[in-house]
This record gives sequence, C-alpha cells and structure tokens, in this order.
Amino acid sequence: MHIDEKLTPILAEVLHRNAGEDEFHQAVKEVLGSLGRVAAKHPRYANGALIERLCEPERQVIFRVPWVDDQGQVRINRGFRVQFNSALGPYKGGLRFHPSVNVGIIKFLGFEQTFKNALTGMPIGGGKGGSDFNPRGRSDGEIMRFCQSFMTELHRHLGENVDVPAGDIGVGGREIGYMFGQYKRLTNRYEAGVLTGKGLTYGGSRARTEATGYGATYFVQSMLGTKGQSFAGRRVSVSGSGNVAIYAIEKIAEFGGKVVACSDSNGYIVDDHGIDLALVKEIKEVRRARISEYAAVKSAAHYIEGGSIWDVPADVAMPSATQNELTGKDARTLVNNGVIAVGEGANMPCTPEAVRVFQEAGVLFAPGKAANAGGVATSALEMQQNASRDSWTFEQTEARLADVMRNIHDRCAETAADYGAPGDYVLGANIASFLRVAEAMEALGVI
Ligand code: NDP
Ligand code: 2IT
Repeated sequence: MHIDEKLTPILAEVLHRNAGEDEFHQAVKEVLGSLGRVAAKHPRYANGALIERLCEPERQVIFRVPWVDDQGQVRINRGFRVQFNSALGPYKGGLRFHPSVNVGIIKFLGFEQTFKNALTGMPIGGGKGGSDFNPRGRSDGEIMRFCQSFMTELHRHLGENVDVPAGDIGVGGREIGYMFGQYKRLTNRYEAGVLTGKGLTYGGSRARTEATGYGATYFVQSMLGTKGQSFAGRRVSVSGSGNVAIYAIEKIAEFGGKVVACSDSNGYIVDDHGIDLALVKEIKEVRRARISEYAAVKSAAHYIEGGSIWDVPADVAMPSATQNELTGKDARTLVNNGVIAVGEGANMPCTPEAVRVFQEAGVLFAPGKAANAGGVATSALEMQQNASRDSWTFEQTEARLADVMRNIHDRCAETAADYGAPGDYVLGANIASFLRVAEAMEALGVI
C-alpha cells in the first residue's frame, strides 16, 4: 500500500499514538493509501488537520461489566463504546460480543463505520462498541444479565440523537431485546430509535435481519453486471454462518448462484448440491449449534475441521465472518482456481496482501465499507420509521435497500474512474466517503 508523502507524517503519528492497535493501524493505512489522489486534487483537505481529526475518535468509553453466572459466580468483562465521528449524524454502529474484542478492534470498526455510513448517503455518524464477553455456551439468563449490566453503564452515553448502537458479531435480536428493555427501564422512556435491529413487536424494521447479507449480494451483482456477468450458474463460497452469511446465501440462491461452502470458527462444510439454507438456519439461528452438524444430517456434504474454506474452488467468494480471515495465500488459491469476484460481507476480512493479489489478478473486489453497508443503511431506515412512528412493508424496505446499494456501487465506480483508477472499488469507496465526511467537517469548523 503506497502512502503519499504528504500523508506519511499523519500515519506515523497514528501508529505512535495508538501503539499496539494493529487492526486500527491496518484500517487507517488502507484509507490513507487512497487519499493521496484527493490531497493532490483538493490540497485544502490536507490542511486544518482534517485527516488527523478523522483519525482521532471524538470520544472513547471503557467500562467494567460485572455480572453473575448461573453458578452464582461473579464475572467481570470489559465494555467499550468508541464514538468516532458525528459530522454527518448521531454516532451509529454495532456492538460486538466476542472474546477477541479490545480497544484496537473497536477503533478499527468505528473508523471503518464512519466511512461506510457516509457512503449510504444517510444522516449517520460512525461509532462501534462491544465487549470481550464470550456468549458461546451461555444460557439465556446469563446473556440477559450480561446485557442488562452492559446497558446499565452504556445507557448514559446513548440517545436517538446521540448514539444509536445495533448488532454485530455475537449480538443479534435476542441481545438487542434485552438491551432495549434495560434502556427503557433505566430512562423511563420508550425511545425506540436508540437501538436498531429490534424485534418487529417493539419497533424493529422488516428486512433489517436480512439487510447486510442481501445488500452485499446486491453489490456484488452490480459489480458482476459491469462485466456482463451475474450470479446465475456460479459456484459461490460464503465464510461464516451467522447473520451476514445466512442472508447472503439466501439472496445468492435467489439470484441463481449455487453456494457450495460455508463455515464457522471450527471448520467448514462443502455441499456440491448447494447449501440447504433451511438446515443452516435451524442449526445456527434456532439451536445455536456448530456447522459440523450439517454434515451429520446431509450425507452428501462433508465437514473439514480447521483448514481454509478458500481452498474450495469458487467463482465468487464472500468472506462474511471476521477481520483478516482471508490471507494472501488464500487469495492466491482462489485466483488459481479461477475466482472472478470477491465481496466483503464482513469488516476487513481480507488482509492487505489478499486485496493486492485480487486486484493484481484483475478480480472484481468489493471492500466491506461499500459491500456490507446495507445493514447500517437499513438501520437508518429503522430510525426513520421510529421517528415517524411508522412501519413499512418488507417489499418497501427491501426496495429502499436495493436502491441504496445500487447508488453506493455506482458512486464508488464513478469516483474510482474520476480519480484515474477505473474498476478500483477500494479507491472509489475510500474517496467518495472521505469527501462526504470531509465536506461536513470543514463546514462545522474546528471541532
Ligand atoms: P454473527 O455473530 O452472526 O456470525 C459471525 C460468524 O463468523 C459466525 O459463523 C462465527 O463463527 C464466525 N466468526 C466470528 N469470529 C470468528 C473468528 N475469529 N474466526 C472465525 N470465524 C469467526 O456475526 P455477523 O454475521 O453479524 O457478522 C459477521 C461479520 O460481518 C463481522 O465482520 C461484522 O462486523 C460484519 N458486519 C455485520 C453487520 C450486521 O448487520 N450484523 C453489518 C456489516 C458488517 P462462530 O460461531 O464459530 O464464532
Ligand atoms: O458493521 C456494521 O455496519 C454493523 N455491524 C451494523 C451497524 C448498524 O448500526 O446497523
């Protein structure tokens, strides 16, 4: 990744001030790698410490989360909320519950979120939060007590016009319900717009559950369309088997693609007949079990413990599990097996080396901040419905999502072409989003 010489001191300062936060460094480098062309065209954006301000979160909250497990033992976790940038609207972004969570991971996610949210064209700033709590194997009661304790501190930092969290890894409808219940109880306010990803009985939006996976699939479909291609008849691998992966698989099948592999953190399954999504949903959404069970039910499928899902030959790859899950080696394997398009359903799932390998091989590559923006865009639609005390149909909401994804695709493609790099969606996404945030920050003065 080449960083323009005007921007190298900014990067050096970020690395120095945020020592040890590897994922945050990686995300900042990726964006700065695209901004040299902006600094050349609009020198004023290199002034006023605007880029430096963009790299410094507006506020970071770290707190203790004590809770009592089913054995009566007191447990302690660490909670985070990084309110990254509110130039475009209230802080908006998910909460992640996973044992790997630390401040560097939350900062990388909040930084990415700021640009992603700008791409949606909606009035939302960027933020992210979560905890190093591991939900795996915990009872409903333990999950509820954890969520209540987490919200007992977090609630004072939130508000429908302040900061609006949603789900991410380890946080879905169940957790959002417990957190909304506790927020309502603590504040004595039915403030539906304070959280998104809510259930349909208490202010949720139709199509929010599906939105990230559907949106990523729409984006890749548009990208394939620029080359006269489509999902029809294509073999596809989707990593993960959580919220994003499940609804990507659903939409890919609707578009005529055949998803042959998916995974969880233990291993992956291959089903050359096409993944039976009803079975995946039953295993993952209902029983919260391991993907290995798929192969126990379907004799035609096989399960590989450990290893890399990217060893499976596929025309299209959609990494939808977690950061840095697809390495340079995986990218070379996919390229050698003839992959034509890669769409990041997850946040930063491809390592910088992997991205380079895809781009050098001429593979269509959709970066997460563009491809997975459908989730947060539909969260913004949920906020709109809450503000007007309205509730839209599934079709109406999905049509808005499809429209947003088409616009994001087109804006990334046009921006890349305008800046001399046609087909480079990484550059297009970084520049288009930067320009929107930078313009607002400039207008708001030194804040
Ligand atoms: P879920 O918790 O629903 O699913 C996560 C999936 O990824 C699971 O299959 C999980 O396996 C796997 N996974 C998680 N961590 C790891 C790891 N360290 N190594 C290998 N596999 C792992 O999360 P989501 O589907 O919501 O999120 C997936 C990705 O999409 C994340 O990067 C998230 O930030 C991003 N994203 C999510 C959005 C949303 O609306 N939910 C919106 C935009 C992006 P296991 O069960 O074994 O842990
Ligand atoms: O990474 C993401 O965009 C999300 N986890 C969704 C954020 C949101 O506020 O809907």
